[in-house]
Amino acid sequence: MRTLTALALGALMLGAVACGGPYPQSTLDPAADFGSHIDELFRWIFWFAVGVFVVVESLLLFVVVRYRARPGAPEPERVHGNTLLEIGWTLVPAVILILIAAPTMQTIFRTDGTPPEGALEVDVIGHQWWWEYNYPELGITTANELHVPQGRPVSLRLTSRDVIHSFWAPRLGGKRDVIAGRTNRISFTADSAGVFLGQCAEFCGESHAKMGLRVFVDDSVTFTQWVAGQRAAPPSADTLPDLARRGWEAFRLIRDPASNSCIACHTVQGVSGGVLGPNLTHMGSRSTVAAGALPNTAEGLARWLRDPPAEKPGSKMPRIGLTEDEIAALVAYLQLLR
Ligand code: HEC
Ligand SMILES: [Cu+2]
Repeated sequence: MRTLTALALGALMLGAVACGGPYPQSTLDPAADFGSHIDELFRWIFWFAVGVFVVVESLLLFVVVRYRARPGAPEPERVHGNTLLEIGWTLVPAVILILIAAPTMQTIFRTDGTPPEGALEVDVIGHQWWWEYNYPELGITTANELHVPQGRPVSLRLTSRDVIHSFWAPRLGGKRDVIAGRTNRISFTADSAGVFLGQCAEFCGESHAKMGLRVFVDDSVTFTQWVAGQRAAPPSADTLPDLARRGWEAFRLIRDPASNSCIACHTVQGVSGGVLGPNLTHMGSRSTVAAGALPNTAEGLARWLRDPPAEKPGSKMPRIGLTEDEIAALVAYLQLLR
């Protein structure tokens, strides 16, 4: 008995520890209307499930104990059919199913992605293994880190350049498949400012687990500043300090093979127009490198440039064989692209 009590207490303690938080990706802690609709529906259904569980398990326990085999007990009486019971256990589940189905349908329609009036449109394009974001209205293209204004509806138009991905920022809303040749939608209005983590939720190849995303919900001042920063032209080459200037040259260098040149795959506004990789015009303003694989620090950038497939298996950015001098110069340049 003592061992059992100790074990039970231990299990309880472990369970309680799991409730400690923080929960950066919990659907149970919504921060937008879409997330709240899902959460409310979940809680509604949860209590029916609890009710069914308690009734079924209590009956089971009662029957097991009360009618267990006892030595010398008489043969139990045989019964056939019970109209009242049968009507009961048909009607009650039917009513429960209706009570679950009605709000489920309602939630499906409420979260179908129809853009609300005045929504900020963002085109989201899934790539192996990063996210591209275009804001047609604002003329901004960025990657992996989505910025949205707090309190204003946002409408994401989701599509893919390659395989099927799925966009999921659990505290805001989703998830929804991201499919080439199709446009799916997610609309939400975020109610609190902050950084919300998310990730690709559909297996999409080797680095699926490293296809993270961050949604920055900015208050109106911060969002306006961010927009202005993203729309500003990058510094011109003649204003760059020495090291960064060498980075700019390394960035523009045509390498052998030419497909290994940064400009073959990346856009920096006014410098190059590659589209196979993320737009780097404002790389320095992001907090992470390669969809959250590394922090956007000098060290993180250098590790990425040294050997991308070592950081993200299968990476579509190859190992280019840069010298350490080139890496230092490129890092200095990229960090100035704020
Ligand atoms: C063959 C195409 C290709 C070439 C060449 C290439 N890249 Fe990339 N690059 C990519 C792709 C694709 C990604 C996204 C990888 C991922 O996150 O999975 C990427 C990611 C990056 C990132 C991270 C971007 C972000 O938003 O986090 C940086 C920085 C970068 N590349 C810099 C460079 C530099 C500097 C060069 C030249 C030395 C270069 N790349 C050459 C395709 C390329
Ligand atoms: Cu994916």
